[in-house]
Amino acid sequence: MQLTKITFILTFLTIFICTTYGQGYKNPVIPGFHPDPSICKVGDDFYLVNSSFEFFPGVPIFHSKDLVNWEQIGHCLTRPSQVNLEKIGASGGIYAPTIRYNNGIFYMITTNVSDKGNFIVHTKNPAGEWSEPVWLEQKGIDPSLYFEGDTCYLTSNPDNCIYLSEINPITGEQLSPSKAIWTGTGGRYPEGPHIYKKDGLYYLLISEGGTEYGHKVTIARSKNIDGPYESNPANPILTHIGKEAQMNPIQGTGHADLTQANDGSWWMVCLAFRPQSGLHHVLGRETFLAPVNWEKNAWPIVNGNGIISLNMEVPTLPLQPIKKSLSTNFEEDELGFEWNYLRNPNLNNYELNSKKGSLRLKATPILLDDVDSPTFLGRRQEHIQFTATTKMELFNAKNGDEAGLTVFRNNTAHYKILLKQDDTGKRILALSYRLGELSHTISEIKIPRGSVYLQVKGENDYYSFAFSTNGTDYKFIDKLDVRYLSSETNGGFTGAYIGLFATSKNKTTNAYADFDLFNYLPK
Ligand code: 6LW
Repeated sequence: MQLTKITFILTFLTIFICTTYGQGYKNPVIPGFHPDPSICKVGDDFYLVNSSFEFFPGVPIFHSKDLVNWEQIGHCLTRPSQVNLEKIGASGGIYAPTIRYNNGIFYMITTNVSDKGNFIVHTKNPAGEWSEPVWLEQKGIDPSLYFEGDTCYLTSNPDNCIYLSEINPITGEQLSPSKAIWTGTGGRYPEGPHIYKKDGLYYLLISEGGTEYGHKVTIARSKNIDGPYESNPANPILTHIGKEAQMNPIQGTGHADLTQANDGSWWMVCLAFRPQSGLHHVLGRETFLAPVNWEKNAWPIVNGNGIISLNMEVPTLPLQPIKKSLSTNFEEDELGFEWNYLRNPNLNNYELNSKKGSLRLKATPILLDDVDSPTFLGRRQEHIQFTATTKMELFNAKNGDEAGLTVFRNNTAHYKILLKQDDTGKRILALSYRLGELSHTISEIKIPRGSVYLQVKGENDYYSFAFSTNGTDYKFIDKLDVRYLSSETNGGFTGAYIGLFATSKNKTTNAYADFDLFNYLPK
């Protein structure tokens, strides 16, 4: 009897704790190329944005109730009038954004490094359309906003220093001179500034060390918003550069933002990367979550020791898992938010036929190698181990026209498995690459006309490419190293995409490809 009572109480307590405070979560909370996270809370809803560089639409926006499960609800920059990406270089375009909410309005501030610099868009509905941009005078990257009553402050980092000014966030007008407020603790690239007010003090959170292995988050505080700022003696509050995190599968932690949940708990979102195949990171910088202990009048402490892990064994907000489909048969009326174009797309070259369940991509003379807008639709590689498969057929093709599946880092680093046509009208399936100045076709196989399944499998060291004519029996073609698509090899700030494309080496072409499915399965 006694035992039954104890078992009952224990079971009740476990259910109560697990539903009230979810137990543990896995990092990254938003996997794949989702760098420079910024977060804000409205009621019990959290919103998060990421940088997007040369990809369109710009600045993906996510929603969550628990900080762990995130659902993409749209993009902040959906119109070319907001985001000019015409012929911009790889990793140009949209750098780190900040999202803030004040008096019923959401603001997203960011930099188009390939256009006029810092700008703000706003909206009442973050899942809807955002305003046209207003451009700002203050230079530097990683602009952020801090609201106090009706006053709005801007921070950014011209000249390797954090500057502050007062602005009108609706018109963009600068209302006070820019003032230098902190240079950080001596690490290179002081950036990603955000101001918060707690217990009567202004806290200035920044990143230093550059977005590499030496990345770190530091913090300073002041009685006055414009300083002088006193550095936390325990800085950095987050970094994986020390020997304690030497073997950690997460590296390069930095570029953070803080939020407080309704239960009083503090949380940090930050970027980091997961090296694979030695010291290469291929997926880009991803979004991670860490609990923060921030006592009254004290400095914030991130996850106890400034180190985070893949399996976070900490209490969370009550978890509200989200069902996500990573695959499509193109039967929905619109493509999911995970799909991106390169630079400003010509939408006439894309036709979604939801009744037929097919996506038509029309070839143009713009190649994946060009600093331009080839016919390309891709989604981020979010998992080190995955299988992506598409079923496709090529129509109206001449020699020089091609379409298929690409693992795409940028215009000078991509792998392609594709269909093309030779001079005699024979159908060829090919595997080729572009790596820096090297372009090479590894394999050309004559196959019968008709639909073909193209497949790429990602593993720690290699991508393996295969094809099938019946969707069941796959013929392995070859494997290619992941590390040649990494940030260490290519530089830049983006990550790998799995894309569908149609291109032509001819001056004019009527070729097009119909894609009937796209399956993306993590292992
Ligand atoms: C971003 C800067 C950074 O603007 O990388 O990791 C730059 N931090 O803050 C590009 O994402």
